[in-house]
Amino acid sequence: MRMLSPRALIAFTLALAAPAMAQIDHSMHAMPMAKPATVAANADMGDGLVKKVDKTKGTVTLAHGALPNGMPPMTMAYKVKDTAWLDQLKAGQKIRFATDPKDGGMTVLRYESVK
Ligand SMILES: [Cu+2]
Repeated sequence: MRMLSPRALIAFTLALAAPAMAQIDHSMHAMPMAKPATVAANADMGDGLVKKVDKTKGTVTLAHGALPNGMPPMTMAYKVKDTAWLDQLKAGQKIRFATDPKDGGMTVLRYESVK
């Protein structure tokens, strides 16, 4: 049997070690990544006060503060991603909400009630 050249030996060793290293790398990153992901999930949300729900038009009118997407405070009608939300939202309710960048932030993508 031919002896492996030093180069072939190194390549062989790296090939064996690579999957193990990838696994270690993955587990090391799993924990620190969990936190930024949670922060990012709420970083795009702004404050809103429900002024009116219009089920015919499928909109909710919100008086909102300055939004992360650059929209200044104003009162405006939003479309909603899920029209079932129109049954849950009530005038006077305070929410935190995120809008859809795809239509220029005119649709509520998700929201949560603020107590
Ligand atoms: Cu607005």
